[in-house]
Amino acid sequence: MPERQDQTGGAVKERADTKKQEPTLYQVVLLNDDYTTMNFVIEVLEDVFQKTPAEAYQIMMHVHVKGRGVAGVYIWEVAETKADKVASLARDAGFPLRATVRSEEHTS
Ligand code: TYC
Repeated sequence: MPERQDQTGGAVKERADTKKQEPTLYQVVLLNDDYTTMNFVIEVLEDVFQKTPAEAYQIMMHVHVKGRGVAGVYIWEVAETKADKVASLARDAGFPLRATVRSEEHTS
């Protein structure tokens, strides 16, 4: 039986390339404001970003002091969904808390 051929005449490899492509990752960045309560931000970090209470406190304090901070890093669809979740939870609670999504490549 002849070996399968590709168009260049070489044998067709069963697995052309085993090198994995890394997906582009996106940061969900929480922004500080003067009105959202610290407890609400901690709850959001625990519920939406699956942080432990200690991690959530640290991230919240970082955002409070520095003005912004990374809540988590995900593929695009997940990052957008989590940022939307933050917006709707904040809106429902009457807080101005905001989260933005940015590509990790644009990190300064
Ligand atoms: N600065 C807010 C306060 O003093 C707390 C806060 C932290 C708000 C992080 C938003 O993303 C935020 N109540």
